[in-house]
Amino acid sequence: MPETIEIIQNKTFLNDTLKGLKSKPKTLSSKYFYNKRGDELFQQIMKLDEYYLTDAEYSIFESQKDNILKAFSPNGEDFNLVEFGAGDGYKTKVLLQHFVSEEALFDYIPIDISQHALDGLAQSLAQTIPELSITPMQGDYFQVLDRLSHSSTRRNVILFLGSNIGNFSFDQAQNFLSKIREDINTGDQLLIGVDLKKDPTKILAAYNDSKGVTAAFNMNLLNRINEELGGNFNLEDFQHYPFYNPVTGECKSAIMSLKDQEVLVGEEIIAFKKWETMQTEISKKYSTDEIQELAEKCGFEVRYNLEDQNGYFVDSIWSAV
Ligand code: AVJ
Repeated sequence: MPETIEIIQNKTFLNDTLKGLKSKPKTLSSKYFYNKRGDELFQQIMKLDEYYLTDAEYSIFESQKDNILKAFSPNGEDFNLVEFGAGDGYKTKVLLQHFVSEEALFDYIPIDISQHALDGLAQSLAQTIPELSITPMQGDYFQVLDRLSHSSTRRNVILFLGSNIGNFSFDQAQNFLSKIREDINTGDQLLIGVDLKKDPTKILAAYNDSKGVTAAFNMNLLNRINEELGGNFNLEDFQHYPFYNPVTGECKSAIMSLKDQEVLVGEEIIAFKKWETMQTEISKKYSTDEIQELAEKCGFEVRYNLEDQNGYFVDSIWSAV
């Protein structure tokens, strides 16, 4: 990466971090979880028994791949399959493989901010599904969508998987999905993976696993601040603390200070009280009624709700109205 870009990015990271640490209550942005170490830890999280989300969505795709194809293309029409934040494509491959073997007419268009992630995905797909037509697009979701809707008359089908929508509060999610709706055409579709409200013990265990991987993932933010922003957080003096509110469905991850202390971040000293928290992430859980409400408020109609056999997770297929 050119040095100037790196400096600008660190400047944004520094500004965001200081702004969050001066807010009451203190916050840190979850978008900084994903450096190299953070990516590795997230890969490990997805393999944990307690993190049921990935397996649940995988099993929905395995058992419903044919219905999903029929929903996207009832009469064999061609379509763009656009994916937001594709990652390593572990779950998407189930669908792609099936669609290709059914000779569906589609172009797979993964969108990501990271060119590095896109290159890795394209390379691995070229090996596992060589017949796939893939057009990776680097950039902002909304810009790419807008470009697509104006450059082709094909139906757009958007995949937004893995409960990534849960990183927004309801209002933020409404904002985000309404903006998507503005960029696409009536009849275009959205498949959105949503984690459902369930036994709070089950949810908390997913964010507080027994091996401590999620704790390491959360606390890695402090390592990043230490390494990239000249911070001096002592990780021993902080603790990972997730908590779930069954009323709002918000599972929040926080980092809690275990003593009164002062920490250097950039050029500033930040004071912490014993038991004070920095909120790092929200992972919102929905009821099916809330999903319905969200779809309607954003200009969509719910066509199908595909749940796993445990009723943990739903892939909801929406149509733009
Ligand atoms: C990738 C945002 C869906 O919130 O469940 C996993 C991230 N955080 N364990 C989630 C995460 C802690 C994950 N999302």
